[in-house]
Amino acid sequence: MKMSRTFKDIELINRQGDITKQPDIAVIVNAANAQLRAGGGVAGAIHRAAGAELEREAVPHGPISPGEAVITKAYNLPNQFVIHCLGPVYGRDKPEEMYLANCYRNALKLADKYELDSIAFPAISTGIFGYPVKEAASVAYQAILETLDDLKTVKKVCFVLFGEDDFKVHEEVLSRLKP
Ligand code: AR6
Repeated sequence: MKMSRTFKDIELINRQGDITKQPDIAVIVNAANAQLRAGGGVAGAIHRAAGAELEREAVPHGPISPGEAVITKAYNLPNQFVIHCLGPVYGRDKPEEMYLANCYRNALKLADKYELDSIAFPAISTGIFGYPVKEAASVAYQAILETLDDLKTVKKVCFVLFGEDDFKVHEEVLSRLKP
């Protein structure tokens, strides 16, 4: 079952799949490293799909701090832009929930500043950085809800989850959100 919920005229949805294959989305978010280099995980996949020019544009913007977001072009990806966010390393960058929430807030505001209508997030920090996925999903959705009032052009906010379990967790958290 796939859910879609609308809050303040903005649609929130979860998809299971690969974030590099979302042609209907204007900007995808990268769970980056501080140096904005290709790296592994979802960042590696995004850089591979975009091509080497992405790293050439991104690296001079680094290093970034936990919670920060920077925007680049998307090159060979089917999107207009990529927003690179540095999530917190769980157990090290404290308070983790503040840094993680800042990623979502800053990415949404940046997408809106660029007058984009749709944004897709991976589950930032829940891979190599070790953030438990259910906790991360709650923090993320709360931060998204709190930012909706500030958005003028963004009308669709999407999570793209690689694994089925991560997808189910996000569906559960989305189903319980209270406006
Ligand atoms: N599409 C969607 N989600 C994906 C994809 C994909 N193609 N590939 C992986 N994921 P991670 P982090 C999921 O480790 O924890 C990198 O090396 C993955 O299953 O990519 O923020 C960077 O360079 C997991 O649920 O990001 C940093 O050094 C989620 O994306 C560091 O890892 C995030 O996992 C960042 O670690």
